[in-house]
Amino acid sequence: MKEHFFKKQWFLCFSVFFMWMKTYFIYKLGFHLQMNNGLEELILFINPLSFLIPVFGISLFFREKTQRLFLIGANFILTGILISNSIFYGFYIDFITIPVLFQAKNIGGLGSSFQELFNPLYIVLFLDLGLLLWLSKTFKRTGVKQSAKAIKIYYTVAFGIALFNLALSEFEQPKLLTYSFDREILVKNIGIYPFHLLDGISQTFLLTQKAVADEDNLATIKNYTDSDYSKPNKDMFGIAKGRNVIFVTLESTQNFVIHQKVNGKEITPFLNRFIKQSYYFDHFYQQTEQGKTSDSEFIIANSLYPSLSGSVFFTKSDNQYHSLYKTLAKNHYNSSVFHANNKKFWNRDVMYKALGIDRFFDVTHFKVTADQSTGWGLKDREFLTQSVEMMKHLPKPFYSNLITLTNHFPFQIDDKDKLIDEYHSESKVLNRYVTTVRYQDESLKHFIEELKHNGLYDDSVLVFMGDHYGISEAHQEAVGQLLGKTETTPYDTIQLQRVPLIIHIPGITDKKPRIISETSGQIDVKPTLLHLLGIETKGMIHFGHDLFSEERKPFVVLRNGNFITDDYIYTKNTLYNQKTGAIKNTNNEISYWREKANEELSLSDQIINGDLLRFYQK
Ligand code: GP9
Ligand code: MN
Repeated sequence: MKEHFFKKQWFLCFSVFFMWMKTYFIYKLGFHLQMNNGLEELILFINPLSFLIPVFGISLFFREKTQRLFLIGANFILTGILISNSIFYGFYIDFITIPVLFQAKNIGGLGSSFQELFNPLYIVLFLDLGLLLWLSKTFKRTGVKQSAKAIKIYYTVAFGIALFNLALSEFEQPKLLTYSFDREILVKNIGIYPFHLLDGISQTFLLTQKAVADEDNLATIKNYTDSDYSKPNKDMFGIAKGRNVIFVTLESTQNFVIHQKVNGKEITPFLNRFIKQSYYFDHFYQQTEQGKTSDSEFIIANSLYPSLSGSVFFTKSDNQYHSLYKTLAKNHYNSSVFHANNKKFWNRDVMYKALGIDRFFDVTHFKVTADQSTGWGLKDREFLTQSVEMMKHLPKPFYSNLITLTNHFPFQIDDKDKLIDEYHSESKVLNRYVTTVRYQDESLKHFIEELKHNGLYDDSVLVFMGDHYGISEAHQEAVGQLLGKTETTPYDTIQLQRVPLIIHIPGITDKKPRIISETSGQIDVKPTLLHLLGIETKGMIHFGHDLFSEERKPFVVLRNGNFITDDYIYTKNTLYNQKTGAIKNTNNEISYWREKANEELSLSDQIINGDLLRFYQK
């Protein structure tokens, strides 16, 4: 039958083969998938077949002409999916999900860097299509219809391969679908196309969550958060009572730049000094996902995990939230955000209302001139100076979040603003990054002077926090070089997710600065700040812990299910020693944390997808 089948269905067989090879080619060259062993390699190699054979097989039911059209069309669409994912991956080290498509106008970094990300090799991916078209023209159709028996055998083979694939995956990654927070694990096992199908199904399912949710769902979650509560440290509770809070979100600022030199010069001379008069958290991890800055804002405001797909700012802006801002309002604070960008970016204008933010000073509130602009807009120094001018007039006490912008990909600034030379490495992105971080650092120095000058410094708490990574995993080798490392591993990828958190309380932290090295994350900021301001968080439904509490167990969950404790880093199915990066062999001792990580993520998802906080009036 085989020979006979091939003779009749050579066009189908070629189509499957070409698409299989192309998919594998992109797996290997377009994505940086971490392969731990030969079995994972084998799964990756065969997984495209589990999808392509049955889907392309649909063409067996058509007449030959339609069949060829179908196969060529499918090849074209799947090639488009591969290329789009590969370009997206080049920037975000992630795969496209449906919500991301709906916030396409926000895939900001991509627009300005398309040239950098587009690889001429993509053209090669269309060669087979040309060949198929030529073959289709040259070799006339035979007009023979495929027998039902042959189709049956074909689908039995397809089913067998898919089953084999799943069995290997289940062996390699038990409970694959339970631990489905990690997109890379999914793609490695079931393949890129089923991943998109699954994403589509789960997005549809999530839409129904709100309608079926009720109060009982929340009760279980509240039990969890209540029993997980860490009571404040007596000596710290209320030390900043009544002060203004000036929270500066530092765009793309990672912790590795702190105390780091390039060509003998510090990248952040100001912050390095400022840290010596502050509480500085040097093991503080960012927990954002596809929503980047908006995710970091979401986490700080709610102490909930962001969504696995897309930005909550877009997908769940009609939910009810018990945000930090709402709690502050009850405590007579006035809240505002300063950000010199269009108010619609990340759907901020809508989401800020849901979060209860009193005022949003968007780009229209700033004087933006061409010589004071770069890359994404108004330069940080000017932005911060103008913000101080506006903050001066706010009713006190106030909580203001200032979101910087100059240190944003593609990290370009005018030569006159370059206070240090670019770095020299293979990565042009990293080379430029150090100059924009240096510029931001200088702007912050100036900002503090302005605050002092305008009488806003003494009565305030200043918080500086990096929002998410700026240098993606794709440039990790170059970062390793900068840090003097000979090689980098997935352990380093996680350690590079650290962003600076600096809390500066004039009159207090300058007298008794501290470096706090316990593992902490963005989710912990809300209870930490509220307790410093003397506002209790007992009974609140959120997942963070006061970082000064003596009861807190250091533990941070990343959105993809990876986690970090003071002893371990768990990523890519591997357990590392947090301090040394050495691989640990036993996974047993971490099963408690692994379960807890998954439980927290899924409880947080239930809150967001079911809009559960609407059932709890506090
Ligand atoms: C856009 C700014 C940058 O307003 O916050 O967003 P990002 O691309 O970093 O998410
Ligand atoms: Mn950002």
